[in-house]
Amino acid sequence: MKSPPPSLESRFLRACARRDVDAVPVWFMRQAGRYLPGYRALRTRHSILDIAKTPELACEATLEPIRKFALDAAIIFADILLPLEAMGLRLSFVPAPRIERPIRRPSDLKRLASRPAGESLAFVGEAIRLARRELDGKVPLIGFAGAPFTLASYMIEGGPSRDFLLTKAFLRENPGAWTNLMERIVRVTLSYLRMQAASGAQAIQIFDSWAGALSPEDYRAGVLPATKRLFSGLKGLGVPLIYFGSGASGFLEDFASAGAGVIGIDWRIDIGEAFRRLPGKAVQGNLDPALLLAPRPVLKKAALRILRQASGRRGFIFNLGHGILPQTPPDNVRALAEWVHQYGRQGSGGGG
Ligand code: 1CP
Repeated sequence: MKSPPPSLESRFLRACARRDVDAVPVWFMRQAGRYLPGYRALRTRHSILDIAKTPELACEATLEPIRKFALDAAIIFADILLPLEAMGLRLSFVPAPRIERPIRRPSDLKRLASRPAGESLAFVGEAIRLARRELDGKVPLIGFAGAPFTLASYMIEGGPSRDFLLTKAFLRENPGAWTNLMERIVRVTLSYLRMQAASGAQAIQIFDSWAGALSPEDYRAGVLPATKRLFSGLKGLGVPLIYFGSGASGFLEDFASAGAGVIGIDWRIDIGEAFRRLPGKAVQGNLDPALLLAPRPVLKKAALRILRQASGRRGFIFNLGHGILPQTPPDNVRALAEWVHQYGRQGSGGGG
């Protein structure tokens, strides 16, 4: 794809590339979700899997927040767990995700399919094409996938987990099979994301939502090698790569060494400190999503604090530290996006 002239390029993509912007770009993880009335109405008629697998519905869910709020990027409606189906596992949402017959011992790996996921997940590509057409260049569209560790944790635990005991035991007791599992996830994810980029995704975010469950040593030994291979395989796509992790600030430098140009952080670290520890990277984050439920002055103060710490830095993208909570009042989302643009004007100098 030819790149547009700089004047037409979005502030989100410019910030990903650490270029000057006229105002701080903002989008929110899980911006298409249950806090929105249109999405909730859609969910009374369709399951989450139906929405994800019906390109017109996925496109509609993607666009609702863009129509309502001054956001600088859209994210395609899908779920990080969809590729598990392509790998041969049965997935349902009840409403929490549940994986039938999870991977519990090395011999279970034999049950995994090794066909490329790009084809069986073609509906995501179609949703991306539709959403690109509807967005008509207004804001860029982000594609995404789960990171190898976070996906492996669902494959092994069979659903959400607090302690990840089975995943940690698998990693420590079966290092060979663990590496094999990570490599299979990388292969499937690469084919899935190549398909998303070919369909029109203009940036890619990798969600390592549960990486923070690991010690720095387990992350470095068991997760970083495969994650590096994932990012090096994505480099050639020529789109910005964002790596989001929750609870990863204890090993932030290792996390950033995986290879993404943009690092997504949660609220457990000051954004000023994240910038200092991540020279050369763009940084995305990091308001505690719970603050969107707070009284307006409290929300505003917290947002301004982040903007102040990041001011003068190239490559800042305002986001939450994790996904929007379902109880969030939409009017607070509107106000927050407007404050970021109003108070987050950056001079063209931009240090860092
Ligand atoms: O009934 C519903 O509508 C359930 C809520 C929901 C939504 C809106 C689920 C179930 N998935 C989705 C869509 C989704 N999931 C999107 C697109 C929407 C958007 O961002 O605007 C994205 C990016 C995801 C990514 C996702 N799914 C992550 C990574 C992001 C994160 O928040 O950490 C994870 C961990 C999942 C798994 C998942 N899917 C759904 C739920 C409730 C969960 C979390 C379960 C758990 O606690 O482990």
